Amino acid sequence: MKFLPLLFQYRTSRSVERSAYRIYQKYFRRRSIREFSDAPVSRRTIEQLIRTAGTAPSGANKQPWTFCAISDPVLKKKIREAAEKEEYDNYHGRMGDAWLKDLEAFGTDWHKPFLETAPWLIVIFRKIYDVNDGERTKNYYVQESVGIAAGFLIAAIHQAGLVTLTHTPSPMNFLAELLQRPENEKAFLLLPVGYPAEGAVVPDIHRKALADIAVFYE
Ligand code: IYR
Repeated sequence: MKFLPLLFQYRTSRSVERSAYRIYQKYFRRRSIREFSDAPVSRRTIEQLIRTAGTAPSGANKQPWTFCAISDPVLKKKIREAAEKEEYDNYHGRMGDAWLKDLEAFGTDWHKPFLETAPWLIVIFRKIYDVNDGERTKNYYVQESVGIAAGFLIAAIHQAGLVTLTHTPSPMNFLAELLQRPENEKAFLLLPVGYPAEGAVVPDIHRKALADIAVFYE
């Protein structure tokens, strides 16, 4: 393995602390959005966002992910129809009472109009193995790696000034079929990406306090 010097710009601890605070303030405002505008977003934008997601760390640097970006209205319609079919069954029995109760605050149901309204859908696939020159090669910590890449993508979308929703219509097998993905790719997450609809609302929910999520050992 060849090693290279790290490109790194040292900053004072005061400057780091200030940035950490500003970053928190910025990320605090990120919300999951279910009402999208149909205002267009350029392909170039989506390319850069996916590039950013692709910088995520991964097990043995295998980068076990594929990002499918869909703006084709015909394909979006097919995805919406298939997702709504699954979600209908989810909301009518598959999810169970406790789950439905937990979702009440969000006002969600089986209708998923955002799958057609949002200018782009990004479907993230996890590659459970790879194929190189016809040989199967192993990927490691695929779930963790793709989860981190998804986090990078969501953060990048927010940083760029757009909104998204971490949508998991389940089961998601229909996505691999509609997008004609190979056998080694399994759908992981579906993110509509765009601008929020004018007058979009978000549920009045709260984030846990630091004391409820962090334990310090000093
Ligand atoms: N996938 C369904 C249900 C759903 C599940 C969870 I957990 C949520 O946080 C929100 C929704 C849907 O998208 O409606």
